[in-house]
Amino acid sequence: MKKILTIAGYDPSTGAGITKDLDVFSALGIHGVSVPTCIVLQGPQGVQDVYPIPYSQFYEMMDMVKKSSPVDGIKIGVVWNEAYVERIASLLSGLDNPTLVVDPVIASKNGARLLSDEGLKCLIERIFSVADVVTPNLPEASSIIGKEVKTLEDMEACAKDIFDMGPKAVVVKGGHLTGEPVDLLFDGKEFIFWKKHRIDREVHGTGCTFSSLMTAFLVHGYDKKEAFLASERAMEELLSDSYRIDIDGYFYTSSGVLNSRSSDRWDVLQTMKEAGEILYRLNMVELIPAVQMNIGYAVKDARGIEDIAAFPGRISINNGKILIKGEPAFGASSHVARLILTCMKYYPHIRSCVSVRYDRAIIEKANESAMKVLFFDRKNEPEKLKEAEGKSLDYLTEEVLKRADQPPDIIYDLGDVGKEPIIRLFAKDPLELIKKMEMIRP
Ligand code: PXL
Repeated sequence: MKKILTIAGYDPSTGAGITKDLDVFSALGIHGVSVPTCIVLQGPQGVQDVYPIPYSQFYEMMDMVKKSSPVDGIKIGVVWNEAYVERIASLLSGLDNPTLVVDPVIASKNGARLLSDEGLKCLIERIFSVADVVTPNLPEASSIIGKEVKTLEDMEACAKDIFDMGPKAVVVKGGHLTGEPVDLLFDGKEFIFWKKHRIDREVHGTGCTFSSLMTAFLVHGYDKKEAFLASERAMEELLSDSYRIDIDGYFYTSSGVLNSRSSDRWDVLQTMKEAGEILYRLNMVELIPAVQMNIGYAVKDARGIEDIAAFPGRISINNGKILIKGEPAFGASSHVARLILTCMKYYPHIRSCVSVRYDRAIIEKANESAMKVLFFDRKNEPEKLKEAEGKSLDYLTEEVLKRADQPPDIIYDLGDVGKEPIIRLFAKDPLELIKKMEMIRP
């Protein structure tokens, strides 16, 4: 289990700070540990008071971290003043470069100061240079560079200025822009932009949630761009499901929704990677058709091909060895994805499919293994669908599924003029699919 340490403020209302960070980590399958810098006394209507954790206690807690087994990542939020920052810098100097994300929180929404001027100066000088990503919003970005950041052009210039302070990447969050908000990532080479829709609700803790997501995705092995995009996507889901816990207070988010959506996508990719490794080991080259092979795996509530992971560029043979050309990705195949989408209309739990070479011996083996084998004849394609790429296959697949009385293991056809005969294997996930491939191997 991966482990992330959050060093931040304690928000008893579970909207921001440590309580929120741990909520995000747990939703993304990471064990969170924490060291509070202060208690930020607040309810759904904002901060009432701030009580720093006595420095000696903070010091001791940091010592405990030092003595514990190493963490994979650290997220820094509210750090109060320069003494706390110095203590964090000394901890970092003894660690073996864990992933580090710094959210330079300066004040709460209703204006309570959470970091002194000296503390910010110290954070920039001592921590920025070892950070992987720094994630300011516009007011924070303005304080960091000492110049107002108001427009998208200001944000770009500011990202470069902050990058020059030492972090490996900068995310500037443009929620305070007038008009439609845009966030950007700058990694020293290129800018990546994420346009958002303004929502008419005040959601508490979005900065903490975003930086926790970034840390979690980086720790899971995403590169900075992927982590940025995955965090933005997750934020959209969280914001659209945000709710009030007090009649006229801020809105809150619960990372539970990530369990069922983003983490489902994550699980799908992990399973596909595992499947890729097994396929490589088993080297079932005799199952690869002339048009090459692909495997697809859909998320639970798949609606389009972007919800189905596959191997980019398909799977082929090189010198007698199976050749997988890239890491599995969502939207990487339209062909196998459409077959899965069609099958899921009838059997939502059958979320994986692979296209393999036709051989009569394979069909015989499948029948011997009591697999459910379905067949369609390409000659039955309606003329008008023949032109539309993939449409006739959708139609023919649907026709056989309509008449089937149980989920298929195989749907095959014998080809047509210029069309290779193909066997399509179906299963609930790619690991079960590989077991079926082994069973029918000629
Ligand atoms: O959103 C900034 C923030 C961060 N961390 C804690 C907070 C707040 C705002 O209230 O309480 C602990």
